[in-house]
Amino acid sequence: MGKNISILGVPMDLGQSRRGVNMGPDAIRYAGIVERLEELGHSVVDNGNIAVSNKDRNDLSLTNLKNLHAVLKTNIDLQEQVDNIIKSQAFPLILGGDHSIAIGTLAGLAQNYSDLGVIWFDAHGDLNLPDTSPSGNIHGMPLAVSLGYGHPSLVNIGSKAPKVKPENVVMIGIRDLDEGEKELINQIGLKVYTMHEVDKLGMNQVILETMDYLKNTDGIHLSLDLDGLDPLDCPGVGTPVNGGISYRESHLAMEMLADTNLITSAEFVEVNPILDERNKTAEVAVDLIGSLLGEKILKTSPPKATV
Ligand code: Z70
Ligand code: MN
Ligand code: MN
Ligand code: MN
Repeated sequence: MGKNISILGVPMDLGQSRRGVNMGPDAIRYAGIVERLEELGHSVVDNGNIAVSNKDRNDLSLTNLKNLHAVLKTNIDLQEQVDNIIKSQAFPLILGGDHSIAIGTLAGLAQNYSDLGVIWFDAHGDLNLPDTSPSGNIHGMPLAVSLGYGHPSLVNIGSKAPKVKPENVVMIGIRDLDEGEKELINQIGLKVYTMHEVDKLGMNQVILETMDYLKNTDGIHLSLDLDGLDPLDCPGVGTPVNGGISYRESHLAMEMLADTNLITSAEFVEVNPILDERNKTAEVAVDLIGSLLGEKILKTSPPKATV
């Protein structure tokens, strides 16, 4: 059955230091996202891009967090828009932009789900705190912020409460963690499938366990950083890390998530067309979104899966 899908672009590049990721939403459009989803039988509304302030670039006036003003303002707007999309009964599909936009996405979702589940698909933890961040880049902090740890202005977007509980988070594809991030993972007990576990268990088992782990949530958001995939498949990202999830593994993951019909929102972030090869990474994003939203090689009913 077709869904009502509401696309929103967030051309944010202020959460990190490399230019170009602001063009990610349009690169994904040029790779044919609307057409692909319509071919699958969905109704698609493309809301265009939200405004991102470009004024205070390299603003370090408040803290060591780069561009805090502008990142904060955009995420406040994004939170409102995501809330509106959910209240209009549509499936929010958010296109980044750097991963700092997850702060606003999750804040908007949290107004509608009291037990939100989050699948964080990424090479990185994005669990840095202002004190532990080696870079000051806010795209290295959004999962921490959403769990209630970080700069108060970001943590308090939408409401003062954490947007997601630690027991409702699963991280997949992780292979580059800073020391402070490792400490936070241990301190709050996050479920992490690093590449070690992905290789040992296989993606099939990882996704079966993930969905079992998240079974008591009331909605599940997929936050997918394209740098979670291997740079061979996704060269157009700002922070490539070798040894990532393959095109095939990531497709299996999306197809299995589609089969559960339990994913209620998604964001695809960190596509940087300037660093890309002929829009390859944006095309991978479209392929993954297609699979997440029901595309199959052959239309068969999924075999019964057990953990
Ligand atoms: C590093 C930092 C990061 C995404 C890179 C990198 C963080 N841990 N996040 N690319 N999406 O600067 O905090
Ligand atoms: Mn990320
Ligand atoms: Mn990343
Ligand atoms: Mn395909």
